[in-house]
Amino acid sequence: MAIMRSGCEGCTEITCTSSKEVLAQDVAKNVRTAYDRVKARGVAACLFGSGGTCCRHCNMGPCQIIDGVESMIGVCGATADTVASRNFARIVAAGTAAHTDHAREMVRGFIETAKGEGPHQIQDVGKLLSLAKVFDIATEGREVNDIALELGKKALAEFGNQEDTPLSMLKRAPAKRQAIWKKLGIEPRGVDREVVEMMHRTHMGVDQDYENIMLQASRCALADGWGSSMLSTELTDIMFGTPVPRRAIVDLGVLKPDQVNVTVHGHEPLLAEALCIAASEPDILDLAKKAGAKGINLAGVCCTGNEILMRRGIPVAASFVQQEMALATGAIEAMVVDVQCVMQSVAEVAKNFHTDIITTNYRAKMPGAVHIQFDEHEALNSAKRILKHAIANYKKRGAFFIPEKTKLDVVVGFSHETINYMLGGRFRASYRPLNDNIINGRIRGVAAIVGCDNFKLSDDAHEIIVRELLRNNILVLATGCAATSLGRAGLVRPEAVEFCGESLAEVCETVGMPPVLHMGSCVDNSRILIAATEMVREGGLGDDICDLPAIGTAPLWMSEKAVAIGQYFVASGAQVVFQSLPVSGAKKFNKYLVEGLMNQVGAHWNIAEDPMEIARLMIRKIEAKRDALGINKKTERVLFDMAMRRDLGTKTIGDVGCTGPVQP
Ligand code: SF4
Ligand code: MSK
Repeated sequence: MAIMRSGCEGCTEITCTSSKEVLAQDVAKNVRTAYDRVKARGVAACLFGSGGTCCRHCNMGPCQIIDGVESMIGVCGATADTVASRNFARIVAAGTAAHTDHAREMVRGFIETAKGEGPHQIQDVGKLLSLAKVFDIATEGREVNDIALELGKKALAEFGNQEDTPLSMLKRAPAKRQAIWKKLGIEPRGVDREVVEMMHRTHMGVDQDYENIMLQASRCALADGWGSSMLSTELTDIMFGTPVPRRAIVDLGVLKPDQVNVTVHGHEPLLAEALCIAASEPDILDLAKKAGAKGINLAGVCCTGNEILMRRGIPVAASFVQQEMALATGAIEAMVVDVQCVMQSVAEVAKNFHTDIITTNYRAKMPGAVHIQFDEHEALNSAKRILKHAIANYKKRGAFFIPEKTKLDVVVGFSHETINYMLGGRFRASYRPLNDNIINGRIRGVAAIVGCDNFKLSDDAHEIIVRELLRNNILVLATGCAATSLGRAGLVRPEAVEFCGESLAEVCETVGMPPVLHMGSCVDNSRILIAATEMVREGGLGDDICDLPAIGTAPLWMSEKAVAIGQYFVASGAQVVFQSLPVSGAKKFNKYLVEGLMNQVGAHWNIAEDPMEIARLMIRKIEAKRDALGINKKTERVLFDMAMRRDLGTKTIGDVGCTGPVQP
């Protein structure tokens, strides 16, 4: 039975067993969650806000615009399209800023590590060398840390570049895509500069042309996807290890009754990694035992959770919508938070229990929380201070309830490198088998399910979409809280082949991979850009990302970061489907997003209202790409001779729908 805690009938439904179980307990009776707040608000969303036509960019307003009504344009004359596009572009800028500030911290941490300071070491030398090549760094005969230091400094310079030179990582994209960016004049330069220019151009009285505003929105978003997010993912992998497949568990049942439960919530893995190291130090374990606990149980919430899940197999207790439910168990000694996606309500929920919310980043403080600044210069000591605080709370734990039966197995760790290796093997790592299986139709295409969960659709929306995709033989890539929610549904494990169409199941069983590949946190969506580029490079599926039978969705997006991600996918040539966007109040701009962008970047946004509609739209789009590639045509089976086999690695295959040259 679903728990309805909202006045918005049928849309904010808790179906998740563990959340329902926790909220039904006596221990949680005083806990108010976002579901209750949605209900208590009891008012429909403001039409101007949800339509994107409320402007408060200057003090002549606020102005609420009604499209097509002359008396209802802005005091300055701004139209609905101008206002909605400015608001949309600012969402992209805010999302990019969030990823960028996170990425900058990671690069600074990387530089410290390269200098030999702090508790971490360079783990993935192979990846370091390949990234050094992208940045034109000489590697021959040099010490690993010396190369890393130069890479860190060059990476840091990408944020503040003031020249008109494009970001270094852009050259990793397919050549045709790079040419499109160049022609449109949207190659991002310094990452920070693109955010600043976006804010400037959307200031009162600057850019009044929605198409021109959106060009900068694309440039800003690309600075995120191919700039800051990609840098963060790559340098984090080099420093903490590129993820490899591992089994782990997710859901509220990962909390332990007899251990000090510490949840790590937010986004930056520097803190979480230090906590992982500190939690196994003998002095900290001794302290926990003295307090009567059997040990320290670290568990993740949101994307910090995904980072340590991917690299260390540390369990994830909760996705975004479950952060209050995790506290409602009464079993958490401390929820350690850094930046992004931390609801202010957690401090209120924690008041019902012995739990402390510990903020750790000067950027993100909260009334009612304890602040212990995480100092990356002495990361281990900072982490120990935080854990000692949590241990001291253990004895204060009162009644609690852990839904112990609800912890689901997941297999995670599908970095681009892992996929490459799993498909092609150690000696010929490649995407060839994936492309071949798409070309021969066993896999119809690839869908990325990314982003948050929220309270606008029921919490099984991701599951509904993915089951339909799998049934239709579409391979799924997942990141962020969407991946956690799919893990809860039992879909992120090899056993999920039971939900697949016959041919996808056959491929997954042969390769030994789950049909839903967990690729990491929301920052790690850049891995999907690289995977898409590799599919293009491998050949046979067109010569740009926009040719691939692939599509993305963030059906339950919540954060501005999700819109930045959506925009960088679209500007990279990938179609995306969202459940809603705040642009419906501006007809021309809306049409431009869902159609017009196609003419410029070969992809556009799509809106579909319910999970099944989203899934069916994704399937239709994938089949349309297959038609365009000519791979839906029935072809005679061709037996390859040796010469044709030798050619495989260097050319596309004419008889299976080649649409262009392979990238160098
Ligand atoms: Fe109103 Fe124009 Fe000022 Fe916006 S910029 S608040 S539309 S006067
Ligand atoms: S944490 S941005 S709710 S994915 Fe990355 Fe989850 Fe979305 Fe935050």
